[in-house]
Amino acid sequence: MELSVLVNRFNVKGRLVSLQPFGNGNINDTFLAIYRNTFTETQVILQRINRNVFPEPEVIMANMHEITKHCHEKLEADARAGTDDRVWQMPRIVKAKDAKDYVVDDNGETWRLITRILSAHAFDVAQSPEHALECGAALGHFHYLISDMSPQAIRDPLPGFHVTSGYMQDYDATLAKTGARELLGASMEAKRLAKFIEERRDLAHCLEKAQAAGELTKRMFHGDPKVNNIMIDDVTGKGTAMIDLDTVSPGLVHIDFGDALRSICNPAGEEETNLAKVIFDEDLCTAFCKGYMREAGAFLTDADRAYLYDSIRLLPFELGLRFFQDYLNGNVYFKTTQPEQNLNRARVQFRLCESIEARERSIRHVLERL
Ligand code: GN1
Ligand code: MG
Repeated sequence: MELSVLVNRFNVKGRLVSLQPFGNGNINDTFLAIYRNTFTETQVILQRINRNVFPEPEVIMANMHEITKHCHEKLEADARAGTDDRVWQMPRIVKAKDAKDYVVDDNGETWRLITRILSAHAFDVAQSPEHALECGAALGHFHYLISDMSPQAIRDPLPGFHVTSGYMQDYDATLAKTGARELLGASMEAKRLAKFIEERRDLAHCLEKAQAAGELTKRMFHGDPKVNNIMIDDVTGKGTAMIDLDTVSPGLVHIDFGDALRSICNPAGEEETNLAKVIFDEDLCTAFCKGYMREAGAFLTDADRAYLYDSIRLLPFELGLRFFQDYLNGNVYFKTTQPEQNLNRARVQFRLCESIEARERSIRHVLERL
């Protein structure tokens, strides 16, 4: 089906004047649609939900319905109370003409339309400590927003997501395949990464052990709070919204904390090929933590705080493991434009992990003073 025909199955007023690919997501296909009428312009985001990653797209949409309903009510109540010096926003689902939250096309693909947060942008890398601080504030405020949602309202969007020990098992299963062994045999760099993983097998379990011991408990989390999922207001420079709500579900807030930092404190970005440029930037880390604590510090327990460093070290390891496993498995999960891309993405995350390990003392020092 033509994209323009598909988008017309949603309920948007005006004439469609532009429909273009948009953003840099690794999972879903995203387009920006612009509609105009005599007086105004409407910008909306059209997305095809990746069925390979999310086998039940209707679960994703039912969750999104619950999350946006909960947060919009809370945001509006807070805005009426007028306690903040900024506007916090969240995208809204645009319904289809048949009043559903999504459209299924002739190939069985699920599409959704959501509003675009206007006069705001997300960046692929942190721009400055001020930007990092606003990313921290946006994630902290998002945790506050979803903190009182009932976990029962949400169905697990992606079973096993952020269970590092599960990714370790997937990796071991992949290593047993001939194709993976051939790729490993052919590349010194791949062998080096495999060794890197072997030396850190224990790390995979650190948060899971703390959870099993009752030290850490699940709350609601975002699941994918990387820097380009955090919208910054063009006018004020302040954080204004968290986007990409597909993985919001019960989980450890530590995962979000570590995932945001692995993305924000790596100014070289996830696709850098010169590893010398990949360094964990402590100034950005300090700024992010300040912003995060301002919004969410009140609900962190001492035990929560004790595991913040582990989460910062774990998340680049986990993502590197996921990229590397996907490389060895034939690049079936993350979108790629060339065959070595996931290998290089893994190199970047593992280098970041090493950079964090080398700075352990001073990172812990920053965390202790929060
Ligand atoms: C994926 O779709 P996107 O690009 O926001 C992935 C995240 C990774 C990220 C790395 C559902 O997110 O877990 O951290 O790529 N999302 C899923 O860039 O696997
Ligand atoms: Mg995502």
